[in-house]
Amino acid sequence: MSLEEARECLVNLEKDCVLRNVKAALDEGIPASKIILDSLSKAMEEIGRLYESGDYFIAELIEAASIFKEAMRILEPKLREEASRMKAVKRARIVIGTVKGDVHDIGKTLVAIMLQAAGHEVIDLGVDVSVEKFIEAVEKYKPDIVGMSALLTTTARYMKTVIDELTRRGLRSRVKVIVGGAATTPEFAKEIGADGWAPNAIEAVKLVEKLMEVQA
Ligand code: B1M
Repeated sequence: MSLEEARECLVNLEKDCVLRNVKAALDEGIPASKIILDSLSKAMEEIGRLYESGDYFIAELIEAASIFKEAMRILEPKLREEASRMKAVKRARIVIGTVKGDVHDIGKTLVAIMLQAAGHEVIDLGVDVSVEKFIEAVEKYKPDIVGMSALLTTTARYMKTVIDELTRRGLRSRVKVIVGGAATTPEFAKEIGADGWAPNAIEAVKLVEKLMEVQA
């Protein structure tokens, strides 16, 4: 089964095998989102565990990220097609970024791609985004939503720094704040005063839709 094989090949860092199975899965009619969530993302979690146990090192994490990104080039057109079927009722303008100190960009970019394909306007600030950059973007673009991603427990706290600064500047009531990434949980999101949390890119699109309904 190509999904399982793609997962296994990514864990073993076998690029050609990953790409071959991703293509095969698409040919079998498996949705791109399912390939990403049920196969490639699962492999990345496993790779994280191998890193933690000392079996893999930074070089392997870098290689895995590079293979994931190459697979994304094959999957992105299909993914956009699928997300466009989740067409937004009310279009939101969203400023998104991975917070300061954190350079993990795969999940954040996936969320940005899906939101855009669902019809929202997305301003992607990239990675290692400081509070100043978030504030500047909120003042400049006047978004409906600010999205923050964090994969490290050490950087997740920075989301609160951004929320507190939005409050201090009188901007908090003008935007909804959503957060996500492996270092966050729904409880954490609530604790830092965010308006929502999503476990993955599909749920992030649904969350934005829900928040925009409330605003309408
Ligand atoms: Co790093 N890393 N890493 N890493 N890395 C993790 C996160 C880690 C869990 C691995 C582990 O030890 N098990 C661990 C963090 C531990 C912790 O803090 N609890 C870790 C560490 C320790 C580190 C370094 C500190 C290692 C070192 O240097 N000693 C270092 C930090 C660098 C830094 O940021 N300052 C580091 C570096 C790297 C690489 C650069 C080598 C590479 C990233 C490359 C890149 O992104 N371009 C990397 C990788 C690849 C990983 C793992 C293996 C995979 C991450 C990934 O891409 N997942 C990761 C293991 C893991 O996550 N379990 C790990 C796939 C992606 C699709 O999932 O990003 O979770 P994810 O996104 C999902 C959801 O979370 C959600 O939707 C996405 C799509 O469905 N989501 C949102 C994400 N953002 C959202 C925002 C939303 C809503 C939903 O709203 C706004």
